[in-house]
Amino acid sequence: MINVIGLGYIGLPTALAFATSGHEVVGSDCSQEVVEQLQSDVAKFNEPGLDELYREALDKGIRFSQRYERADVYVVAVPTPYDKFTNKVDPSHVVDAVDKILDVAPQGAIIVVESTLSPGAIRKHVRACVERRGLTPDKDVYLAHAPERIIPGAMLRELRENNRIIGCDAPEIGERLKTLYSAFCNGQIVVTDVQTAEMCKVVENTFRAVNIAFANELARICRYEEMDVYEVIRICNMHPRVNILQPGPGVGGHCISVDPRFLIGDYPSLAKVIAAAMETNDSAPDFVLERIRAIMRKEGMTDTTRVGLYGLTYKENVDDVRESPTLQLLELQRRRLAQPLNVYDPYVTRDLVERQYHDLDEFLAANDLVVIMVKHREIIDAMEKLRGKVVLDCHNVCKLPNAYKL
Ligand code: SAJ
Repeated sequence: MINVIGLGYIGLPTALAFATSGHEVVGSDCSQEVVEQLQSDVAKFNEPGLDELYREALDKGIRFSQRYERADVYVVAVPTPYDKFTNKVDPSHVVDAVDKILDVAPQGAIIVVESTLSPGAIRKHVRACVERRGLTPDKDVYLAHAPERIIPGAMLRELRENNRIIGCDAPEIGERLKTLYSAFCNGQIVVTDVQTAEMCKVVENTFRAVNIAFANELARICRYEEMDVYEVIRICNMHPRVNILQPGPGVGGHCISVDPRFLIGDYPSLAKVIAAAMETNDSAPDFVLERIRAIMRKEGMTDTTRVGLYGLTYKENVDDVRESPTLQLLELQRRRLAQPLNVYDPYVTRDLVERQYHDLDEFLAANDLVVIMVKHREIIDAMEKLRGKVVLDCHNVCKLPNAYKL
C-alpha cells in the first residue's frame, strides 16, 4: 500500500499513476476542499490526460483522505517554499508531513520525498525529525529522495517517459523503489545516494535558469546594436555543441525561478555565476517595460495610449500564475508607467488583477499596443487579429509587420 501525501501538481498525478499501475493507493491532503473535490468523482483538471487518468484510478479503487494511513511506502509531495531573505529552502511542510507519517508508519516503512529540497536538507531536517522520535533512520524507517522532473503541460507523458533519480542511502531499498517506480516509469531509473539526488534536481533547474539568463543577456546586447537576437541564436544553435535557450519577458513558475536560489543561499561565496544569472532573469520584466516605453516613443504614442498585456500565467498553455513575469511587470508599472495596463489570459478565468479582461476580442479592441507576454496557443492561432495594432512580441511568434521584438 502506498500513501501519497500532498495532492497538488505532483502528488496527484503520481498517486494516479501508481493506482493505475496495480498498486493500492490512498492520497492524503490537509485541505478538506481538495479531498472532497477528489472524492466527489467529478474533479476536472487543466492538464492533458489528467481527467482520464483520474477516472481510471477511481475505477481501480484509489481513495482520498485528510488522514495519513498505515502503508509500506509514503510519497511526500508537499510545497517547499524558499525564504526570500536568506534564499534558503523552507522544509517545514516536508518535516511536518514526515512527523505525521511517523505517527502511523509501521517498522521498516519507506518515506520517499519527491518535493524539491536543497542538497543536504534531508539529512539536516528529515533525518533529524526521525531521530527526535527515538527512531533510527535507514533501520526503523527508510528515507529516500525521488525528485519529480515533470513539466506542466506534458506531465503525464513525462511521468511515463522521463528518466528518474532515486536517492537512497540504503542501496537495497533504492533497488526496491526502482522496481516500484518502474510500474509506470519507462525511462531509465538511476539509483544514487540521497544528497546526490537532491543536488541533481536543483542543478537541472539551475542549468536551465543560467542558460535562459544568457539568452536574456544576449537579447539586451543585440537590442543595444539593434540586431535580431533570435536570428543570432538560431544560427549559433546550428553549431553541433551550442544550444542556447530563448530570451523572454522573465522566468516564472515555482521551479526554475526558485531552485537556483537554494544554491545561492547555501553557497553564497561559491554560486557566483548563478547569482548573476538570477539577477538577469529577475530584471527581465524591467527590460520589457523599457521596451514598451521605447516603442511608445518611436510610435509617437502618448500617456493616453492604451497598453494591454496578453498572458498572465508563467508560461504557455497552463493556468499556473506562480512567479508570473506579467504579475511582476504589473507591480513595476504601478511605479513607473503613466497609464494603467490592461490584462487578459484565456487560462485565468477568475479575477486576479485590476483591468483584467475575459474575452480576447474585447481585450484587443481596448488596446492600441499589445504585449505578448505568454505564447498561448490561442494567440498563435489568432495572430491575424493583431493586424493594425502595435505589438511587442516577447516570444518571437508574431510575423506581422507591425510587431516589435524584445
Ligand atoms: N523560459 C524562457 N526561455 C526558455 C525556456 C523557458 O524564458 O527558453 C521561461 C518560461 O517562459 C517560464 C520559465 O522559463 O517562465 C520556466 O519554464 P520551463 O518550461 O522551462 O520550466 P518549468 O518551470 O515549467 O519546469 C521545470 C522543468 N525543469 C527542467 O526543464 C530542467 C521540469 O522538468 C521540472 O520538473 C520543473 O521545473 C520542476 O518542478 O522543478
